[in-house]
Amino acid sequence: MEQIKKLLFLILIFLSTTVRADLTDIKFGQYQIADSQWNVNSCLNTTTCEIYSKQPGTAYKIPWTSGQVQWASGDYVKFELSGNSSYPYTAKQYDSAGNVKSTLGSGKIVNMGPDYFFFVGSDNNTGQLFSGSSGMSGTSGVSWTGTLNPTVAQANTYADATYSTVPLSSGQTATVTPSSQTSTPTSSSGPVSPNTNNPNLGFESGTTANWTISNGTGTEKTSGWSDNGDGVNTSKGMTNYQAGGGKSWSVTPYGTYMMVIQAGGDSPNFDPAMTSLGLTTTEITNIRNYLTGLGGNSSPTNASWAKRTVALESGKTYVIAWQYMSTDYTPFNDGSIMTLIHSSDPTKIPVLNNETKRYALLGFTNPGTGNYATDSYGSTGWQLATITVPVSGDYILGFSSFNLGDTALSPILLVDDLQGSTTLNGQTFGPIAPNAGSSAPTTGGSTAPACPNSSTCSTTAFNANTGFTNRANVWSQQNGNRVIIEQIGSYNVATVQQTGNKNYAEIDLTGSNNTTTITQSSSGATNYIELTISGNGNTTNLTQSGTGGAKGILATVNNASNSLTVNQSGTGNHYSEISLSGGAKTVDITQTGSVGHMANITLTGGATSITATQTGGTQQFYSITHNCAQASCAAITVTQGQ
Ligand SMILES: [Ca+2]
Ligand SMILES: [Ca+2]
Repeated sequence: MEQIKKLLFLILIFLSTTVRADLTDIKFGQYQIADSQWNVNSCLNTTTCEIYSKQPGTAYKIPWTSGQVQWASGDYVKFELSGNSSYPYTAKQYDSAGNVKSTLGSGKIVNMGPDYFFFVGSDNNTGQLFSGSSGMSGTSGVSWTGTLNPTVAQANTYADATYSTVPLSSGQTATVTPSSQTSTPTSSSGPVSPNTNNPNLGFESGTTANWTISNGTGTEKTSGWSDNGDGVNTSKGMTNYQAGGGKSWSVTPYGTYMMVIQAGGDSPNFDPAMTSLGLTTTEITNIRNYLTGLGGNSSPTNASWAKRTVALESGKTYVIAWQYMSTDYTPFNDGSIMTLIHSSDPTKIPVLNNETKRYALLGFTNPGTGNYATDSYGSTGWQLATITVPVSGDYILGFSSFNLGDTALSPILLVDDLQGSTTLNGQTFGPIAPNAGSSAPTTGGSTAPACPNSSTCSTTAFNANTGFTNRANVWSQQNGNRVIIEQIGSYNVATVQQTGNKNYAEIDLTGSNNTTTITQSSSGATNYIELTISGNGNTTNLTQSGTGGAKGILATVNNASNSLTVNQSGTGNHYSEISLSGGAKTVDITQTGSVGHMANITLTGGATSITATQTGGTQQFYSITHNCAQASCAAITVTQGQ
């Protein structure tokens, strides 16, 4: 007996010193999983996967319409091999005692590094960030360079090298890993706001405290938006401001306040303004030469500015949000600038909007000028300027907006920690693309090319989700608000409003000239609409809003002269699958919010007017199959922005 005990002891010693962990041995705590906004192209097609922002502790089952994972203390997620080579892993949730609590579903790892990997569900849609080495905290993005579509063996190598053997709580990093008892992984990081170490970059105090300003009150501007500025202020937003061109702008900040810079009042002249921000005479001359080289009466005149000291670290990419709004019209150019000057060493040159220079020419009015150009009475939308610095230390961050040629019709520069929202004539207005040849980043503001008639087009490979209908069935078996309307006849008006927890509306309409309005506004749970219309001249408005949860619409509209408006907003992923046949259709689809958007639209029959706008998210896919039977078919316009 003693011999057996000794043998057992030796076996245990042997096991404990040679154990290596496979990925399927790793237990992921709640905060090792995050719902996230991701750069689809970088994560699927390059070895460097970029996550723009994350929500640690929020995980979805697969597909996401099945809802979020519910957590209790001590719960963790573990993978097991599914046996399916396309989706090799099945994720299951366990309670602290090791009992299976729920199944998240199956999927694959698309990009894996020493700290993080990205897991995409078998619906090819539900994507989530995992960390093997840290309990995530904060919403800042991360990025890593790893392996695309790792094999099971490669995944095991990563897990064994650096992943924690025990579930980690928020803010905790791996200290014990299977093969190396001393591994201390360092976390990589993606673009971050410099806000953390530098208070009042977001102006949430309602003032420009910590900033030095050229002129103005530095306090809240509550009204009086005009083309004549009064220096530097803060603002809670702009509502229906019209400088001209039939354009009505509304802008909200990120959080409660943003900074407003507009020349006017006792603004200084351009050269002393630039000197105040720290630029040298040579740099100012270079800017002047660039602008006057564009022709016309383009010498900078008066300028308002704001600056403050910020502590920045090398090796990090920072982003700060800005928006330039023109109150002038071509050819009367105006402009704006960002500056970043090392506090003591002028040889330390930062990289601003991907250019190694101590200034970046941000938004301008005349096409082709600076990084981004708005044209008459236009706006850049909320952009993100990117900043990296060669050495850690204090830098003077500056912003200015200025007139050219004259001092009339002064442009407005808005600055905030991160992006707020913008609408033009009531429609969401995403950030515009940079000028051709500019190194400035595309803040998701590209306008996708018009989809030609009688064709199929898509932003990326996209599978129509055949399981969508089945998901509705799954949903309907669960608790929640459920409305079913079957209507036959004409000139009916049906209005459905659903709030509260989990909404499902099923509308089956046969007849003509009916008006149907469905509004779902549940937060944190699924909003789902399934609609079938057969008949002519019907008007249908579908709106889904609310914080969190998932929003899905399956709409089939047959016959002619039908109008369908879909609006999905708020956080929580958005999915629309729309099929239309018959002639003279008008379809307007808007998906907004800082989440993923997918729209799958199938059209047959005659003339169609389609406007599809996707803004705010980073996962933006559309697929349009358009079989147009008439030469008069309108082109389809899809706009995507973040
Ligand atoms: Ca703010
Ligand atoms: Ca002007």
